[in-house]
Amino acid sequence: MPALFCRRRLCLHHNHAPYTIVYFPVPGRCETMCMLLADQGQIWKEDMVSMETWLQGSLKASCLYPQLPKFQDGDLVLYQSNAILRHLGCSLRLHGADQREAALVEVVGQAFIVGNQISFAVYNLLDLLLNHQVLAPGCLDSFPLLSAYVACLRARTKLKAFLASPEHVNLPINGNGKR
Ligand SMILES: N[C@@H](CCC(=O)N[C@@H](CS)C(=O)NCC(=O)O)C(=O)O
Repeated sequence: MPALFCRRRLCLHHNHAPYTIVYFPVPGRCETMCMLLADQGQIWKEDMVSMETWLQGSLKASCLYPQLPKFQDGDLVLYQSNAILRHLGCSLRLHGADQREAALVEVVGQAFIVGNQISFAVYNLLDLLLNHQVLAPGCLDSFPLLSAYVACLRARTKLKAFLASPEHVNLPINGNGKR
């Protein structure tokens, strides 16, 4: 059974994945979009860029702004992690049930579920809270609602599998080496 996600360019059977993420070998600014994609049962490919390759300069020079992530959806190439997240939110219908909810999702941006369905903003807040739990273990202990929020989302089948996958577990949050 093919994996739902792929962290390495070595996963040849994902050559036809509709999405490609080009980024460094850390979750960093791609974690939210990866959680969203995994939770929504999407397949994607990741091209991980080593610091050595990046410092050669040609990829950096080719980027719209000289930074990663770079995201490809077919022939659409996007930069800026929040723009990528919104694109996925719109194309996968995670942007609220109607115009009113869509506006509220934009307002909360990084807060709770709006209405009865999950939105892209949910993954943003989850990423923030998960990173806090790594950097300051126990920081949510006095906040039962937030703790329950994290636990509830982490228990979603596809998201749980993604978060537990070795490719994910072994990545440090970012250059600080923590995970
Ligand atoms: N606003 C951008 C920021 C992107 C960014 O800060 N990228 C960093 C890695 S997280 C980067 O490419 N650093 C390498 C460099 O600036 O040379 C986004 O959210 O996508």
